Amino acid sequence: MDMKERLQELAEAARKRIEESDVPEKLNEVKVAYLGKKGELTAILKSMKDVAPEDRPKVGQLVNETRAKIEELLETSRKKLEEAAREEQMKAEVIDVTLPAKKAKIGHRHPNTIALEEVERIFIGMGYEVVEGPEVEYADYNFTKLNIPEDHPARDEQDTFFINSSILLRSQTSPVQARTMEEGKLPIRMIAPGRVFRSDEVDATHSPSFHQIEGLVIDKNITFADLKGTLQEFARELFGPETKTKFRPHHFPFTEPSAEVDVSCFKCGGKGCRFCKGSGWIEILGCGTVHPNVLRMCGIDPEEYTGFAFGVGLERIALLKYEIDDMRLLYENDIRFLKQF
Ligand code: 2U9
Repeated sequence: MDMKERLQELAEAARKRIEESDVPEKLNEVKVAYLGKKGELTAILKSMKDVAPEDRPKVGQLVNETRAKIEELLETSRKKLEEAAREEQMKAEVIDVTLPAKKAKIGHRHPNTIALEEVERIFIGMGYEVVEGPEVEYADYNFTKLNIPEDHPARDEQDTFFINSSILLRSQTSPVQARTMEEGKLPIRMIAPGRVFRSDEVDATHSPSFHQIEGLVIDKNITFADLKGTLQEFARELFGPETKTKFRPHHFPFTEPSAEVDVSCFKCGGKGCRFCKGSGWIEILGCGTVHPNVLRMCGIDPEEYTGFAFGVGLERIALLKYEIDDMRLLYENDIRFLKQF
């Protein structure tokens, strides 16, 4: 068989195999089998030494033509296979734009957030500002300036998370008010909401981290009567217009006199029920007129200015308002629970 015939046969065999290739991998095999280093065409090229020297240019040209032809066939076939694969993919991934969209899962506002926004709305309506401050505080702001001296039991390491002897996780949001007073802009009408920390065991009514909203008013001629009127209005707005308040004497280091405030039970109207444990009253907050020592330590002259302050637990408000019987539910972030409020 002469060289020309061999090459024609080889090209024909390659063409057949290319036509039979239904995936790009098979095309690659064909390429290796014919054009590769150990391929058939290369073998022919190597046998050129057996060709008469005068025939070599002619045969060389034939070999090149055959190579080009096989390469072209491979390329055309590869393009066809790729196109077919793309078409398959387009068919498989067809999108029906008329189908209704999947609803995005966007969670739900936390009962704490709902309660906080309600409290903020009430106080903003009375002209208060909302002020925030650091969760990591100096013991000075958390205790000393609030008339809680070095030897006071509230400073006990059993109750407070100390970072070192002078820095701690705030146990109340009162340092925010102390800082605001120190800034010296008077009068002050503010609430300070935020996270606080106490070394408590977790149970249905306690958590080592919870939230408070504290309020502070400082101006000339502020009396306990202003405090009573303000908190009475707050209770009516929060629990309904029929709500009564009761101020019981109490003690806090930072206020004098101090009181705890009960509201008439919004379930039974004060008659006594399971919700208020038969008493008709529910305790909601602590308050008092700001102790002159606190005013002095925060740079305010107690002869010229007086004020009142109060503090409520945000979780306590949320649990009461939404009738949740276990505080731990507030920290699980179970969407089935959150969705109810
Ligand atoms: C300054 C001066 C006085 C804030 C006050 C309370 C009473 C109070 C508790 C409520 C439940 C804490 O979350 S709780 O456990 N708080 O009873 N807080 S008066 O008095 C201040 C604050 C700042 C400068």
